Amino acid sequence: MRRIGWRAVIPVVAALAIVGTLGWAWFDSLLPESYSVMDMGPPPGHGGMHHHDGVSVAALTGPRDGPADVSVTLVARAERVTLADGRSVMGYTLNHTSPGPQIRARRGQLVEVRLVNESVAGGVTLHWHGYDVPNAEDGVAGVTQDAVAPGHDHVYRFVAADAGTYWYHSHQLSHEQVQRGLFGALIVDAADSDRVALVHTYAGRRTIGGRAGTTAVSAAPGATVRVRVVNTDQGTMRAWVSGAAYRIGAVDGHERADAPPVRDLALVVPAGGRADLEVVVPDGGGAVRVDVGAGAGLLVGPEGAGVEASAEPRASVDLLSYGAPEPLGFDPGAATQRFEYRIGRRPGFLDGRPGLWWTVNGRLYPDVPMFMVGLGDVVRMTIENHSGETHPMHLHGHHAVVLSRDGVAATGSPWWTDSLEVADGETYEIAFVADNPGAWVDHCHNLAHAAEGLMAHLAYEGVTTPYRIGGGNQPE
Ligand SMILES: [Cu+2]
Repeated sequence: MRRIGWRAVIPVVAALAIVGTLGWAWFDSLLPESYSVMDMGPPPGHGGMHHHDGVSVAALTGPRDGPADVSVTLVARAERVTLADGRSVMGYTLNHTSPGPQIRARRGQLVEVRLVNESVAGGVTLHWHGYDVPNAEDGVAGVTQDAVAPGHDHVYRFVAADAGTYWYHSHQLSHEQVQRGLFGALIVDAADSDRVALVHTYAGRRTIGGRAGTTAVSAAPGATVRVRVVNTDQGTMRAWVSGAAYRIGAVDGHERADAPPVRDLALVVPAGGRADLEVVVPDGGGAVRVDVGAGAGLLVGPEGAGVEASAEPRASVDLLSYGAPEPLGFDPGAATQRFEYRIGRRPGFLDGRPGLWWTVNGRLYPDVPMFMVGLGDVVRMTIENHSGETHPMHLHGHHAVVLSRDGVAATGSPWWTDSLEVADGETYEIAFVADNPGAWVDHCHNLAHAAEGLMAHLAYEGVTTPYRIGGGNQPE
């Protein structure tokens, strides 16, 4: 028998070790056919305990009884749609249109939306982006409900408790369904003269409400017009104004106190974010132009009036110091929970697929943190991004206020946000009150990134979900 020298064995053992390690990493990354978000990640400081008893999110509904003040039926279909500018694209519609019908309500009204899925094979849901609805109305497939299969329906009911500019979109296979048209505006307490600008890129062309290029908006000289900009795209956009100064009346649905006029500066609107820009039509017969990039813009003024479009300003408004301070209504100094949401990127396996994936606190989905809170907790969260790309971070069910960026404290009017751009290399500290019990997702609103695992959860002690991700439920 020939003897094999030990030197010859070393590379074999090393190769086996590498293959074995990779094989284990691959196997370990495989997701079960379906799973509960309550099983995800180690809750920091809770010794790995998981909670399967308690109040079901299914019980955390809006008012179930009584007539609604605003009642809408939205029928989802997969079909060819003709956009406002005449182009037609294959995609998804609500009541045969994309964007879907605008839902308008007055504060305090009960809103009821019946979602009917006629022909979207993958199933659909509706999520009220930025609107702090009760958990069961939040529309996240596999977390707060099951996706609505073709031939089925689902009723959402919630009180329009907050005024402002919001939007709705499917939260089932959202990276595909939102991009291809399943969304619309939700506007509470708007003036008749307000204009909603839903910015969306269809088949590679940026539009405002489905219209590429310039859209004329009729307004009298001297009139104040509030343009409610909504970024429904996957990436950051910038808005700017030609022909007059503008004021940033609201960000993410929250009014900015004493908003000073802005000139020669653009405003960054993160994916999912909103900004209400107030412009005044000049008295001299000219117009004002609001641009949102890629040639899409609104021309606001009397019929036939024009304005020379200025180039996109290089500098941006810094919301950290914009406007006058106001009381927050709670004390972030009295925090009862502190969380870290550190975003990175590394090679690994995600459900068996090799790739360069996003990490949260160094770990790959689904081994990401479960942020556990109790009702009434004052929460401070540090969001740190060292991943090489920008991420518009979106926490459901809560509005957070920005405390600082890169160690510099906020000094402007309170920067309440639900869609916060965290650029590569930046660190934000935010705070919020845990006042809306449930299981909430906290993810990147570049929805492709969310589908690649940039998704964590905020869950309340004593709340559990009967829904499972997998099978028919694919929230991202
Ligand atoms: Cu991202």
